[in-house]
Amino acid sequence: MTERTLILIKPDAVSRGYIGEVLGRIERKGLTIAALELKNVSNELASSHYAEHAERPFFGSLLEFITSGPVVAAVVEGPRAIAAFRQLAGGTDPVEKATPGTIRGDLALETQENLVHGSDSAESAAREIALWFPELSNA
Ligand code: IDP
Repeated sequence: MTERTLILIKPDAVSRGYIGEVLGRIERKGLTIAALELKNVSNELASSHYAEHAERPFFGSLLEFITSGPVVAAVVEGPRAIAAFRQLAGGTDPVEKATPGTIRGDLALETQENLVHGSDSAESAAREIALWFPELSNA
């Protein structure tokens, strides 16, 4: 069963030169890149994307981070794409949770600056794809 997930290559990964590294890992896993865009993120888009974290103490800092430079947004497709990309990314905290071999486990140190985002469920994927690629969800 083919699934779609929304992934972000966050500003820290873009500025550190990891666009190719992340896309390469996605492709080597066997997933397909169905849409891809380098994008500056408005405050409005960032707040909608992270709406579930609005009450968290780190919300302001998270918005500042995600709008601090361009991100690469992509729709990634394949069998169990949502779980498959979460596996590639590793846990949220790159040191305590992400294991070596994952994007975060290999390349990141900070929980906020953890390089990538991937939708965490089918519902989030549908919502996030509609938010980042409205032209796709109407198709
Ligand atoms: P996820 O990206 O692994 O799904 P979430 O819990 O949904 O993790 O958190 C969204 C993003 O918010 C994380 O990727 C990270 O950038 C940031 N974040 C999460 N928890 C913290 C924290 O405790 N301090 C700072 N930033 C955090």
